[in-house]
Amino acid sequence: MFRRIMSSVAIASLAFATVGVGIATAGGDGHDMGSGDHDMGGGHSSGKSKHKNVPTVAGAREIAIDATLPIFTPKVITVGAGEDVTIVLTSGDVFHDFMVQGKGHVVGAKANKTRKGGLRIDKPGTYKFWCSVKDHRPAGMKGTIVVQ
Ligand SMILES: [Cu+2]
Repeated sequence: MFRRIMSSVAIASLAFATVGVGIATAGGDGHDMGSGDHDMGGGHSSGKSKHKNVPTVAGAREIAIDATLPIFTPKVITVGAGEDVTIVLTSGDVFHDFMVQGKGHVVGAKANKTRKGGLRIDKPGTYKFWCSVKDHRPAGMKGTIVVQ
């Protein structure tokens, strides 16, 4: 049943499919789709190659984030509602990605690399971000985006 729902969403819009995945992996924050759990993930190994970094917008404010186990630095970032920003993710050790609640994959960076991904959230509120690599999120690789 869950797959059927997702496939119809995917047909409707690739963008909505991305949102759906983001919500599904967010888990534990009250969304009913969260119960889909890892069924949607398609395996952790495929996640790296399948996800492309979101294109950036020229002139967008850059927000540098360091990803080094077991944390992101900083853990809280603040953006304006509807503001285009560029997440500049630098890995200090192994591959990490930057997943955003309601958005899904934004950017991933291999060991000791810096990569950029575009992010814009239109609705004010607080949103979770995390790394989807196995065990990284429970280890502490998570944070909050304040949209105001
Ligand atoms: Cu990670």
